[in-house]
Amino acid sequence: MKNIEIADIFYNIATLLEMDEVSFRSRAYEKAARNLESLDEDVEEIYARGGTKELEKIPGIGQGLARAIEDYLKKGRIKDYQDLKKKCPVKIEELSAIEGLGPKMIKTLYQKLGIKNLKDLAKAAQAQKIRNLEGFGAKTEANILQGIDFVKKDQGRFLLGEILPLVRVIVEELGSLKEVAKISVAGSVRRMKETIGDADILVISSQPTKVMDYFVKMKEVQKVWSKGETRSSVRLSRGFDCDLRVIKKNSYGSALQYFTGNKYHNILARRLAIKKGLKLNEYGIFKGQQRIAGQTEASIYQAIDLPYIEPELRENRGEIEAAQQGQLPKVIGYQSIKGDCHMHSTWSDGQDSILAMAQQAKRMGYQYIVITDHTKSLNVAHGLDEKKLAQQIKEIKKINQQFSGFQILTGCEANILEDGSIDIDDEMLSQLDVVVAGIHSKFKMKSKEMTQRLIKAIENPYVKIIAHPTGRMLLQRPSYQFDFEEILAAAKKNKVALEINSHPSRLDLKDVDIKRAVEAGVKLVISTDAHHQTGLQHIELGIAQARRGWATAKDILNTCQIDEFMLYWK
Ligand code: DGT
Ligand code: CA
Ligand code: CA
Repeated sequence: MKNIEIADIFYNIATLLEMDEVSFRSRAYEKAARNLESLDEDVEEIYARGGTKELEKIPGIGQGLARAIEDYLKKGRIKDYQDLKKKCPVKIEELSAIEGLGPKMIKTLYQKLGIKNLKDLAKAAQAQKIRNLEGFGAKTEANILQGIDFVKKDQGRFLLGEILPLVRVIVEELGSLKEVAKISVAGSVRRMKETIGDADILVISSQPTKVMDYFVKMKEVQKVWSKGETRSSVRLSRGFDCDLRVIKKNSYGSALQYFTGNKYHNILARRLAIKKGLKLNEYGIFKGQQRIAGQTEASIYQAIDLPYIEPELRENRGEIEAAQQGQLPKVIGYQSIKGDCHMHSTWSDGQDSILAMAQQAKRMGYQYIVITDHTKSLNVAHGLDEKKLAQQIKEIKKINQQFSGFQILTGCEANILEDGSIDIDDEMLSQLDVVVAGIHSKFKMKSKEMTQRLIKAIENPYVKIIAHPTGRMLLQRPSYQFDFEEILAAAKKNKVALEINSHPSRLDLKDVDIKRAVEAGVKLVISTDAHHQTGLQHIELGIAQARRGWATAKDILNTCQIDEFMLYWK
């Protein structure tokens, strides 16, 4: 799929345009990029069907952008982009990944100091050259250095939510070959870790050469690192790598167990084998020379006296001990969610109407959703004030009449202000079914103040859910500072649920925090924070994190039917 490649270029064009303050064109490119990213169909197929006329049917794509896409599909480049890059030849993706570094700042850094990439930026900041630029200062310089550290830590890693669709395309296509008897992803993708280094795919085949020939020529492959009978390694789009291994049928289970990892989980499993006088490796489990198991993963675990352990739990966080004691949690299933409690509509910064979001949710088999548009202090997102919220309640009442067996609940995603108060008055909050509150400003408070701020919000009698509780943005910025234990205690006492936000860049709470919340008896919800219909599909990512955090269905409020769900707060 070229969709992502083109979206990436459009994002870069948007940033480059913003440097020159052509803001309406910049926004058009950004919107188009977002739409391309969330498009299910391949742009190449759309173009093949009816040229630029057909491309123009994609929301947000006009004549000019359709021609840009055509340009890319035909020549592998976009003229506007080339021209813009000539004017400002910087590595946009690298620099704009730094939290707080906007397009105008990037332009100044290039013009005044010749900074083109992350390396240049780090050098200039360390040499204290940035603080003297107009509009920067020592504090900004320190923030830049911090941002570089954070980004570097995760360099070469990718968001699970971004690469999962790509990996699935590959798995599906390879899996349909007649030479492939069986196929599975392994590694961190199978464990559903929130960021991924590379994808590991295993197949059973009696004709490895044919499979490898096909694999390295797939259209998603940009570069071939190595090609062999049992292992090939390639680069896919965005600098993301993928390994393919061909495995013999009788050792498929042991290979899958080995290559799923993680490494530390495997070390413990191997120790258990040794204790029993066995040898465990990727080829099987052996007693002397004799293979006693290997074809299935379950047989491997069984041979070392363990029940099957779900891949999401294999992180060396006590799962082996729990398994030995028969204490493994029955983690929440991927089909258990009955309603999504956090989404936006065109009333604030969403791209789809309330009705469209509801219809999509109903198609997904949900019984309810909560519409939680932004509120007034978030100007950038066209936040709603009390009057608009009252109108929205009326509108939702009307829309609900069209549905049976499905209900839209009213709500909002209110802002937790600096002092912990909510930016909507209590009178209005009391009329909403589900008030979600989150922090969207002033992330850099001291831990003690931030803890107080969150506790005050939790103590508001109308707040039912805290959105993205730690504020982290994967690969972009760390969470804000606060005392998580105190928040857990306050949440429990006030019957406030903590959100597991399923957005690919958030996945907040993260797995280890989910585990702590579960242990503390704090209820959770899994929501998507969707800004368009396709965003609702991200629920899978949130569920995966809940599984990684040992959560069962009863820890997650929105696995309940609507009545029971609402009853929790009564
Ligand atoms: P990633 O790619 O960084 O997101 O993480 P993984 O877990 O996919 O790691 P990767 O791709 O290096 O290796 C895949 C699996 O193969 C890993 O989870 C466990 C296994 N593995 C790789 N190297 C070793 C090793 O040196 N020792 C052991 N025991 N297992 C290994
Ligand atoms: Ca991997
Ligand atoms: Ca690998």
